[in-house]
Amino acid sequence: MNVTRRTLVLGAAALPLVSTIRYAGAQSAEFNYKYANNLPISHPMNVRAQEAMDKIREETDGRVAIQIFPNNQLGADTDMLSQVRSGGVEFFTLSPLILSTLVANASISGIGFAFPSYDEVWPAMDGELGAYVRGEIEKSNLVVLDKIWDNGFRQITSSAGPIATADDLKGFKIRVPVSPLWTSMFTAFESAPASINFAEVYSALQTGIVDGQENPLAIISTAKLFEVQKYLSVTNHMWDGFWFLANKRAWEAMPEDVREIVARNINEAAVKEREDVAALNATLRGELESNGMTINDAEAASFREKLTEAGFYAEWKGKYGEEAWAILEKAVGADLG
Ligand code: X2X
Repeated sequence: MNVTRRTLVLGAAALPLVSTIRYAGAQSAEFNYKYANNLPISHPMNVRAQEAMDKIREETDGRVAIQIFPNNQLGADTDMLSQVRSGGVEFFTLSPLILSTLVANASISGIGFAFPSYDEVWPAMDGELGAYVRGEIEKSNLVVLDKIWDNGFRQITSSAGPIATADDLKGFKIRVPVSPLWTSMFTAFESAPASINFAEVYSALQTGIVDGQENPLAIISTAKLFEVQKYLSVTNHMWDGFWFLANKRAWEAMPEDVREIVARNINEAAVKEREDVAALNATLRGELESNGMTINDAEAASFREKLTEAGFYAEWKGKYGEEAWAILEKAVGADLG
């Protein structure tokens, strides 16, 4: 046998590497899970989630390998919601409003103009309001992690012209996510809302199926909606987030100590992502302007009045019930009507 000194040294050095690869490799992980979502890979949600998944793999010595499928690779939101319920994917992040197609009262945090600022959002979502919603979600046999991730305050974009007051929304063909609350809100504005999953938004705008859409700045930027929209109207008409959901069977298959590692790292990543999104939302206006968007600040009061006149708040208070509505009003520090 022709074993040289060189191959011997290499052989010995390669040993620890081989075992690292074996532990870290997705193939050999004991829990080989998928996390699916609707956002571009450059959005802070995917950046921070990837950091969390790397830490989880390290801290569990390779037992848990969670692969991220961003950007609707595994389907649109409504498909992914079915998949996380059936176990086709193990993890999924979803807006509380879209989740309300399954858990009716989950959308309560998205009521128009409820939150004046982030100062009210996080104490509410990490406090009583969030706990109430998570309780509702758990009744539907899904697992939900403690910390909600930020999507942001939503703004309206258009190819037709700026939106300055509620009047400008009359007859406006606007894409809204698939959720009764969104449709109800833009119906109250007398717009023509079309329910379209985010997976189809860019092409719907590009082909003119709708004239506008609404999303936070971080999404308008990372999904490059400025390429197909000219006007950005800062309305802050609602706050939106993403609940981190897990399939119950897949979650319970992991031992308690492993679940603790997974939950802790994902919740820590959520808190970092909130800071990233807040920073982006504070700086992106300039960038979007240099990408050709014309930006205006809308008159929030006119939108609020329109919603009140249309009976929007009264209708949703009735749907959610007195108890849930009282939790919301306490959280936002206001009488919403
Ligand atoms: O669908 C949208 O607009 C998005 C990406 O903001 C949500 O997930 C609600």
